[in-house]
Amino acid sequence: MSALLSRRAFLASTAAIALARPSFAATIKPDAKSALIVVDVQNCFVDGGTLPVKGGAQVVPVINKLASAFENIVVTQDWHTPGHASFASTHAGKKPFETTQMPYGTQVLWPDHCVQGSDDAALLKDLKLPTAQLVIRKGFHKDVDSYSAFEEADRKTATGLAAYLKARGVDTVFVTGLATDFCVAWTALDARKLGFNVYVIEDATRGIDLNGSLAAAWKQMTEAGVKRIQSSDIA
Ligand code: VGL
Ligand code: ZN
Repeated sequence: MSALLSRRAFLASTAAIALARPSFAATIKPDAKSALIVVDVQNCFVDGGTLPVKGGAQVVPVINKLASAFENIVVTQDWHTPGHASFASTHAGKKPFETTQMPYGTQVLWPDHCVQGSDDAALLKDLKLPTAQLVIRKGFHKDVDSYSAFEEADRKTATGLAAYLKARGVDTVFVTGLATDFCVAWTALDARKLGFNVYVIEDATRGIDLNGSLAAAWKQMTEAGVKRIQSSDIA
């Protein structure tokens, strides 16, 4: 009995400590080896766009503010061909948000979105990143999707971003943008796989949440060692 009581007391005391402390006690200060990755903050993914993410435009002021803390900023754009393989309209009898089998695995089918050169594919005009140095456009191979900024969905074709970051001595990435459970998560997971320290800044992202995909993405990211933080954690 005393063992049970002391275990209870122990649990109560650790709970009190957990409550008294923020999860990241120290603020995080990005340095010269850190890069901010701003994923797909494009017209297609906000209200009025072809694949709107709820509250998508709300990430803009958060990201604009974060930008001043970073020497290195990389921006990505989803950049599909007309008739892209990830579009439901490309597959007879398929509707958006259904899936199909591709040679590289299961593919979610989306409404036509982010077609190369369209206004829909442009970055949000309120996104102010004057110091950003690189824009990676992805998903431009007609038959292969690319959620990740690092590697296409065939899991073979590199975008070049890892080599770019490594050549510049970057070892830590902070991922923001749209959508948390697709392009942000795949980018963060690949960054871990490639050996980077990875933070996802939650309030600088918004999710699509298709059949529980948002919770699943956070679980997968956390298990892979991705750190989930808030913009207020950044110094
Ligand atoms: C995305 C679905 C399709 C994203 C891109 O940016 O998260 N999601 N294409
Ligand atoms: Zn896409």
